[in-house]
This record gives sequence, C-alpha cells and structure tokens, in this order.
Amino acid sequence: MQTRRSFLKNSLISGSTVLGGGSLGFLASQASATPNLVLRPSVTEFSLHKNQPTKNIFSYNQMGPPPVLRAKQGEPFHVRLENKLPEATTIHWHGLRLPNAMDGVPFLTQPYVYEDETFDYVFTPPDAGTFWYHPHCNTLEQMSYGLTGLLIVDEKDTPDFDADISLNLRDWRLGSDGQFINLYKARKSARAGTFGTIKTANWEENPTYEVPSGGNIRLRAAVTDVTRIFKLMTKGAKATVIALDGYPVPKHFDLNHQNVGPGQRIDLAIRMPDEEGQEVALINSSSSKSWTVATLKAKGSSLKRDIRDLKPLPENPVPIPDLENAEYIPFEFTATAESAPKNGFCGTIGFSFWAINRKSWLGVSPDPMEPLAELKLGKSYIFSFRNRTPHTHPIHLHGLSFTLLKSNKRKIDPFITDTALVLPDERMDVAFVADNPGDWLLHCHIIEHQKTGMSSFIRIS
Ligand SMILES: [Cu+2]
Repeated sequence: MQTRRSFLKNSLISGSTVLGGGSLGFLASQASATPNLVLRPSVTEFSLHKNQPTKNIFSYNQMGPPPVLRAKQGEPFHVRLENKLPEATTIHWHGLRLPNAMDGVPFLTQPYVYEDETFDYVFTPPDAGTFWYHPHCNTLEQMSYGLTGLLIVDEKDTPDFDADISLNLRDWRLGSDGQFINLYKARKSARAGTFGTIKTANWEENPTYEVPSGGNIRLRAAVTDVTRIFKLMTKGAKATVIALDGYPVPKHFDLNHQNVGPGQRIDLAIRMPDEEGQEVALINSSSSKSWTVATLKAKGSSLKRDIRDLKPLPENPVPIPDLENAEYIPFEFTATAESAPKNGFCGTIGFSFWAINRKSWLGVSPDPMEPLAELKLGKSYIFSFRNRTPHTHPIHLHGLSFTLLKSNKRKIDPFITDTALVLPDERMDVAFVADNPGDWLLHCHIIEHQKTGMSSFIRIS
C-alpha cells in the first residue's frame, strides 16, 4: 500500500504537481498552463533601518518587500513557487479555505520544494478578505528573515472606498549594525516569545501614505510578526472595524485598543479629515511605550464623503455549524519541560516548552505523530481551547474557519476567524462544520511556541 510518505516521495521524484481532490466546493482548479504570477523566494539585502543595508534578507521579490497579491473571490488563482533559496521551502496561504494539497505544509500536505524546484499552487478562494502567505518550513528562520506577504481576495463587487491601503506589520531582530542577531532566546521562547528590535509596516518604519482628503479609506493590517501581539488604535480620526481576520464583522464597531495577534488581520474604515495635510496615525499600544505604526496623510481638496454611506461588506459563504448535534472536543494548551533532540527537519529548534493535550509536536517531520482528533466530513464540531498557561496564544486552524461561541473570561462576539487569541487561563469554545477533508494543522502562531511543541493536526475524512 502506498503510504502518505511514499506518495509524497514519489510525487517529488516524478516532479509532478500534487493537486487536491477535495469536496463541497474545495475542488482544486485545473492548473492553467500559465500561472497568474510566479513567486521566487531568494536571498537579498534591504535597508530596514537608517539606510543600513541588512544582509541575508529573504524575500519573494529581489528588490524589496514581498508583493501584495490580489485574487478575486470565486475565481481560480494560480501561483507558481520557484524556489531560489539555498534551502527547501513551501507556501502556506493563511486563512484560506482551500484544498488540503494546496495548504503548503511539508510532509503533511506536500513534498519539500528544494532549491530550483517549482510547485504550482492552484485554488479558488471562496471568501473575500485580507489574508497572507508564508513558508511552513524552517518557519522561524524563513519568516524572521522576511518571507511574510499579504494576499487580498477582492469581493465580487468592489466596495465603494476612495483608497485601499494594506499594511504588513512585523518586527526584525537586528543589531546596531543593521544585521540579524539571534532570532530567539530559549528562555523567552518558554514565555511570551522573543521580540524584534526594529518595528516596520511594509518594511518601513512608520511609512506615510497619501490618501484623498475627506475620503473613505479602507485600511487593512495583517500581523505577520512571529511574536508580537499588537493593540491598535488611531489618532487624528476615528476608525471603524469592518472585518477581522478576513471576515466582515456582524456589526461595525469603533476601534478601541483592539488586540491583533500573530496571524490575525483587521480591516478598518477611516473617514479622512477634510483639510489637506492632516494626518491619521495608526498606533500600537501593546507595549509600555506606544508607537506609530503607519500614517495616512490627506491630499487634495475634500471628497466630503460620509462614512455612514459605506455599505457593509458582503458575508462570506462559511457554513453554519449545527450546535445541537455538534461533537465537543477539548484542547488543553499547557507548558511542559522536556529537552528534545534537534532532528533537523523543518527547523526544529531543540527544545520543547509547550504541549497540546499533553503532546509536544516538534514541528513537521517525515513521520508526524497521529492526529490529535479525527473528524467526520460534514459533521459539526465545537473545539474548546483551554489555555492553562500565563501567556496569550493565537491559536490557528488551517483550512477551515470557525465561529467564536463563548469564553469563561469575557463577552465575545460571534466573529468568524481562523486564528483565535486565547488569553491566559481562558477557555474559549469555537464551532465549525468539518467540510474540508484532509490533515489540517492546529497550532499557536507565536512561532517559537509552535516550534517548541504547541502544534498538532486534526484529520477530517
Ligand atoms: Cu503560543
């Protein structure tokens, strides 16, 4: 019998592209001969701070930050990965409900893509919104060195904004000479994670974007950092939250120190001031010293828009779980203390500090352990995320979107998401329909936590 491993190995040897089967609307689109675009990750250099070129930057774009990709809801999207890095990589499409074979997790869903090899990612995004992409191999290094980019899936009918600005929020661990320093400290990995030293939006420190005076602006932010949980607010104009993690919120609300953790996204509507030159600052207040992440500057004579004229974004077609008949599965997120061998596969960093249901999964390996839960295709489930640690964990499920149900610590709204920020000692129940077959990772998106054990996968068949 052909095992998953030999199957992946054979696909690799024959050089064929693994295309997903899927069901219930997750069919992989037929690979068109020419991709919409080609991403070529490679090693480059770039000035992130004070015009000091940082060497050994990884990007999907030789000249600068990874491109903001745009797909259209309900239309086939075809990206070719051409690996120009001197190591293996893959691309994971964070938050997208797509066929399992397109999910970009080495060994679990596809073979490694080695230097000079290619892999075609072909899928049709069912949902519109703000998503992002990154490798799922040697993840701490490859993401820390630069491989995080935004993917925007545009609505079928374009919403009526005067500008659409997106921000890729992330830090870098650079020394005073502008060069990379150690990416993590083990004692920090065992706590909240190791923070960066240089803070950027779109690879710039506090960039300014000119937008029409008096216009209605859509401002999207994705936290692609490996560690930092942002707390966002604006100065200079009020901001309205219109979507979280790609999904339109059921009811708009004013931005007020909103937590946005690694992997999460936020879409804001901002009505710019009428006078040319006036500024609106996006501020992070999660640290003792707050700072401006990015600035919008009014340009031209006022468009005199009214923010109340904006129509709500159309809902995404996520199936509604049957809570009456849903199966309840608890997941305990705990600290653990074990030493672990560095097995070298996909960047295991040699410690295990964390566990899910008392199992530490040290990253992707050729022989992953059994799934933590086996789900029946088409059935509804309630996952109970129980954080038994003194730290906040952004818990990310691949390939599916879930609805927040309740928490033992706070009132939560029924937002739909792929990444839930679970507070210390919080128990958060979420629900979804298991409508997408395959092996799907469930992990903390603080990458040091993921890489030191807070990772696992579920199986839907
Ligand atoms: Cu975590």
